[in-house]
Amino acid sequence: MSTDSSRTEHVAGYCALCVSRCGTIATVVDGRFVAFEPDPLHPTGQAICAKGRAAPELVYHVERLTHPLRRTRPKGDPDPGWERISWDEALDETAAQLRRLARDHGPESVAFAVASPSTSALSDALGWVERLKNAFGSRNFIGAFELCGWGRYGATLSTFGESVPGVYMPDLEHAGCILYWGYNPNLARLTHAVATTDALKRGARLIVVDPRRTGPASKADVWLRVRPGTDGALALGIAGVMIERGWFDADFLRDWTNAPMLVRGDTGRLLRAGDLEGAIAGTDDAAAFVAWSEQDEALVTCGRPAGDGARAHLALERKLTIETGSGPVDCTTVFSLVAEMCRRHTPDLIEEICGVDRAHLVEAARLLWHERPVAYYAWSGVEMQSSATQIARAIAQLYALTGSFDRQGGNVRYASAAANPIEGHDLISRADGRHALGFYERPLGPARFGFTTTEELYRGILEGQPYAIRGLVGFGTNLLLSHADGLRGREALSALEFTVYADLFMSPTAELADIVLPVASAFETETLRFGFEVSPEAQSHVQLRRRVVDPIGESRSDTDIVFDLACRLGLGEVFWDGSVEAAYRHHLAPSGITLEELRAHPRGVDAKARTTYRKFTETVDGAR
Ligand SMILES: Nc1nc2c(c(=O)[nH]1)N[C@H]1C(S)=C(S)[C@@H](COP(=O)(O)OP(=O)(O)OC[C@H]3O[C@@H](n4cnc5c(=O)[nH]c(N)nc54)[C@H](O)[C@@H]3O)O[C@H]1N2
Ligand SMILES: Nc1nc2c(c(=O)[nH]1)N[C@H]1C(S)=C(S)[C@@H](COP(=O)(O)OP(=O)(O)OC[C@H]3O[C@@H](n4cnc5c(=O)[nH]c(N)nc54)[C@H](O)[C@@H]3O)O[C@H]1N2
Ligand code: SF4
Ligand SMILES: [Mo]
Repeated sequence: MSTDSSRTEHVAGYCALCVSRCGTIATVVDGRFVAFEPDPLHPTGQAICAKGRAAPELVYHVERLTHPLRRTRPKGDPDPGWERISWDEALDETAAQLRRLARDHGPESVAFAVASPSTSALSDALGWVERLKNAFGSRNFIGAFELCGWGRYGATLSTFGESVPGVYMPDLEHAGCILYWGYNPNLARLTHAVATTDALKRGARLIVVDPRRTGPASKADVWLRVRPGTDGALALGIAGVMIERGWFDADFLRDWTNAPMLVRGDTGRLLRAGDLEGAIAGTDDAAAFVAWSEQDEALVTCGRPAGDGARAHLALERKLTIETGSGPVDCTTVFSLVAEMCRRHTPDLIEEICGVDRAHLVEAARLLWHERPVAYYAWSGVEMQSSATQIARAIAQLYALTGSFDRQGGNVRYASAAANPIEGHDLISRADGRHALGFYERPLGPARFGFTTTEELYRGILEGQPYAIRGLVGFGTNLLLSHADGLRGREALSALEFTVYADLFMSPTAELADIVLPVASAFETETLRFGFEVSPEAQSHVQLRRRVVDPIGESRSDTDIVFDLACRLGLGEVFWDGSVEAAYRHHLAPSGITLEELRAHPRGVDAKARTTYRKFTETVDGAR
């Protein structure tokens, strides 16, 4: 970067300050970052927000941390007695402390925490921090997942086997009907807000479920002003209207879901061929699921879906008494159970529970069916609920009725450039049976994926349950303000044997650390990014974001800190001996795109990844 005093330079890149990741141009005058504007040539460059425009203020803020610090007075003392130390001292001491904890108490006694990648530039380094956590052997990753990630990424796995709408993003460009549930893209994701405005201009319809009249709600065809927390009932109510009126994709349900399978009334479990008194013609597979053929008026097996019409004759709604090895059992199809539950949530009842006008409810159901394909997104409004899991599943079940899953204009997993995984899930041993703290209470919850809540973290520290946490490695995340129970949090963080925190600023959380590391902002950092999520074109985009200006003071990027610390922990072998450049080359290798090509094209390149639809119909080696 030139600092020639007479020069104005324009640096193409993107803003990393939130999940929108808007394409940008930074203006640098005399080596100083002075202005930040949208780059219309970038797939996400139509607009930027006030936070983005204020980027230079973030870079030059007087309170930025500029060198590593070590505490010299006890935690809880009003004056931490910070002393300036060198990077070598800071990282050597950190590595020594972490190694001691791992040796004496096991690596799971150290937790790793990150600021949300949706609300900060931590997305630049997320995969590398995860790799460090895995290579070190810790089980506990704290990243606000239980606050705003579980519903989209975790709970919907139980319905789709995939994260919808976490990974299967709304195809706003082609949607007939857009459904936003507890989500306000006008504030939370500018790219979705822009794409929604474009979609409405071309005639797409919009349904918003929100207690408040948000920007999108005021533009919606139907605004369902739900009573907070009653969203699960509302989803069942809309589904009830759709089922009652025949507004659902029966072929999709029969061909690709468990809707036609029979369920035992006595155990609530799916009926298996082996449960029957007599055999089903043509099968000796006792584990096979069973359905009722309307064509043959007989029980048949219901094998792997194929979408070839083989299930066309299966009954969707049916009740039967079936002779089993343990006597006659009343059975119903899965869909009958769903339909019954949804019909019980009548428009009258929904009006009472949710405060939603029955005419609005019916209109929403009508739009979802008649204006499909439906693209949906549901976020914090329904994820920060004590019943977030069931709400997410109820909305997912409603969405399944539309048959829009992975169809153009529905929710689609867009293709991105091929890349080597970097998170290092293979580096952590599964054989030792150790898990994240919350696993023992909620084995199907966030802990299954290595995520730890702050409630669990604080209990681990203060009560040693289910095992003791003694160390914390934090990259941003101001736990004491962003998570519940700040007082207990303060008590817990003060009780840790060792904490290192990397941040741009001295937050109340970082203030309880033993060592604090100054982080360079995204504008001072080069980063590699695959995919910009808002459309197939954007998701195929790969970019090496350039530095706008040199790091402030001695600050370093999160990624550089991870690599340097990894080497000092003896993990250099799986961190390319500390070379971030070599790691980027490894990450990029399968894409066929080189760092040189990316450096020559600072706006990024199109990897020409081709998005396909209805991928669930594809077979690989005969299996789906
Ligand atoms: N500018 C900016 N953008 C951000 C962030 C940021 O800090 N600043 N943070 C990022 C992060 S981490 C996240 S998680 C997202 C959050 O993005 P959103 O999920 O859009 O977040 P909110 O605006 O908090 O909540 C969305 C809506 O939920 C509604 N709501 C509240 N209670 C209920 C309820 O019971 N039911 C329903 N149906 N709706 C309800 C609220 O009225 C609100 O309009 O934004 C991301 N983007
Ligand atoms: N009252 C209330 N609480 C909430 C929410 C809410 O809407 N209202 N939203 C919740 C949600 S959805 C979320 S995701 C969480 C978010 O909570 P957190 O993940 O804690 O995020 P922030 O508070 O935005 O940032 C925390 C710290 O990260 C630092 N930081 C910013 N960028 C970087 C970076 O690039 N690297 C490093 N190392 N540090 C950085 C900031 O300086 C700040 O000190 O808050 C949750 N808590
Ligand atoms: S919406 Fe997010 S990514 Fe876009 S300019 Fe604003 S803060 Fe940056
Ligand atoms: Mo979040």
